[in-house]
Amino acid sequence: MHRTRTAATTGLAVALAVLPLAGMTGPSGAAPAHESGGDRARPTATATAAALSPVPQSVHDRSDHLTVTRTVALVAGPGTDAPALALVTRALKDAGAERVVRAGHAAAGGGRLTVYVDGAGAERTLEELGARGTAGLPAEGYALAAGRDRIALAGKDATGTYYAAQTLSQLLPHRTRPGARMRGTVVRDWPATALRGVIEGFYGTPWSHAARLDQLDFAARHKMNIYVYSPKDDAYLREKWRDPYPAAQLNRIQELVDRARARHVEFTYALSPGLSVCYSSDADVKALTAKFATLWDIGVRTFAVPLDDISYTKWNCAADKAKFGTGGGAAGTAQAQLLNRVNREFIARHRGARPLQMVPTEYYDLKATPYKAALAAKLDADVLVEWTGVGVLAPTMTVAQAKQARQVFGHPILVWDNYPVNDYVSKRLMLGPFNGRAPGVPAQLAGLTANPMIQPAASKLALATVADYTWNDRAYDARASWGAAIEELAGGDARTARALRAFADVNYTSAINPHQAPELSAALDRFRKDGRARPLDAVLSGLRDAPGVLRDRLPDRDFARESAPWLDATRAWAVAARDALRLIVADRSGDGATARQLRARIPGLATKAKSYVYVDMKGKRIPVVVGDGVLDTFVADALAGRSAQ
Ligand code: LOG
Repeated sequence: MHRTRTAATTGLAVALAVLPLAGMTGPSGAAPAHESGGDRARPTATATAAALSPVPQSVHDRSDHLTVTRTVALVAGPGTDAPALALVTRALKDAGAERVVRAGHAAAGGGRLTVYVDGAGAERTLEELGARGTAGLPAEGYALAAGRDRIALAGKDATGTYYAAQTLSQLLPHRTRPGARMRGTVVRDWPATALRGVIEGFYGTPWSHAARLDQLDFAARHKMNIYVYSPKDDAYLREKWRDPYPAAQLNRIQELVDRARARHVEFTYALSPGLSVCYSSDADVKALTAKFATLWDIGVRTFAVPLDDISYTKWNCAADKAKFGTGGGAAGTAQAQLLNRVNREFIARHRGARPLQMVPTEYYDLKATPYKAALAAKLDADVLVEWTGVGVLAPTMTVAQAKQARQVFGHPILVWDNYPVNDYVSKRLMLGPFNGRAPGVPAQLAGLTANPMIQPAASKLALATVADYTWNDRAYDARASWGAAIEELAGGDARTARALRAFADVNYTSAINPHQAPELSAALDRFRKDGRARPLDAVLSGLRDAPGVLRDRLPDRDFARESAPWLDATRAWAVAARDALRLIVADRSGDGATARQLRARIPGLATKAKSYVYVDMKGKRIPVVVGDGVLDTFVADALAGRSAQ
């Protein structure tokens, strides 16, 4: 999906424009791109930067424009990433090019646009356009320059090239005919941390196969590179962890693995044996590695063994008690031994396997304990340890905490961030931005994966902001990123964006966003201060109409479908709140007859607003909440006559 370029989120543009140049230099302290010679890029980062998501580390507009010609020449370096080339070709066609022809040699000119991807041609063109090459960039970094009649994309590695192509597809306009103009731009970009993505790790209805495929596409567009397959309610991952997959299910997983590979996403297979494993059992080590082998055979290269939410004070077999004894230290030792065997007998023996990941049973704090000490001392050093921060739902995360986590667990830390997951509070949608994670945390980590909502499409709003933070935490502005994600999901349509913003505002609150409905609350506060009913009525009318607009116009149909009870509740609460506003006005003007009528009607409207339910996988009906503490309070206050001026 292309980010609209017209509705530039000014907050983001401002944030970037005022970034000190030091924040724009590479980890090696390299100078910003625009300082090198050739055609000088203007060091202004405005509309272009705001149109890009995640926000690049460095982006500068040039003073020129280029034209997307009818025929575009594409010059690729040897062995250039095929998905990147496919993406570049599609983006050019979506920008109005009729033909994209592969050219063997590197001569630009001839009145047509030439696009160089990797190789000597791209490096030379970068230089011609005043940009630096890939030297000095970290893994997955890229350089992109567009100006005159040429574009160059070069990745530090294949994923970097792919990300350059993603950025180009956001920069290019959407047009059906040739002749579109694009502003000259220089981008130099790299991720703030190595692993960025999603862990499908919640309880409740697992995502559908189609939703997972769609999420992999979404992840790639946002430069996220890991998807961990770990739904708690997939029996083959927990209760039946020893059992092989039925062929049909394995085939579906293979489809995910293939899609992930084509999108430069690490499909990570997480098997949780903790409910029944006997740590000292040879047979169980074999069962684990045999299951992993079936996944290896379909292309999985990244594996995890989560040991969260299990008992470590109760063994599953007498042999463990005899071998390890009791207490947290014994549990840490037992887990380390099992994982080391998996690491040595499986991971180390499979070339191309990525480092093993594990979730410790104490994943939620920093207390030095015998369990953590045993894990730190005994678990192989290259195993990544997952950690949710301080608290299962960490309201904030600081650099000091991340450093301490590395120290107390004694291993590289992969954050399992429990946002926007809603399995513990399935009455809520969490549509607020990723928040409370300090700048500088990503650099301390092996990566960060976010545990999403049971609703995959609705999760995209928060996940887009997670992608922004993990790619470029120093430029991250939660509200600006949230606004940009809304624009993107609205497909560039202003009316849809307004409706989505109003809906997300009343579904905002969570452990990391303590205030519900910040924008609606501000409108109510203004009314309480100035007593002007009309502006508030306009806000409430917008809220009442938002669900219908979203149902009609939201490009992602699943978003509206999954959010149905919350959409219904939003409309119903807005209707009740408008009547509450009328009641306040009637009370104020001494219109007793109208006030009596409204007083009789509003309680029924509030009851209706509370009647919408989410039905979980067990058939349990859970009344949903929307704008709680804001809309319901406003209505109750009006009925009680507490809102009079
Ligand atoms: C689970 C997770 C669940 C989440 C939120 C971890 C490591 N494990 O308390 O599966 O989705 O909380 O309810 C968890 O967070 N345990």
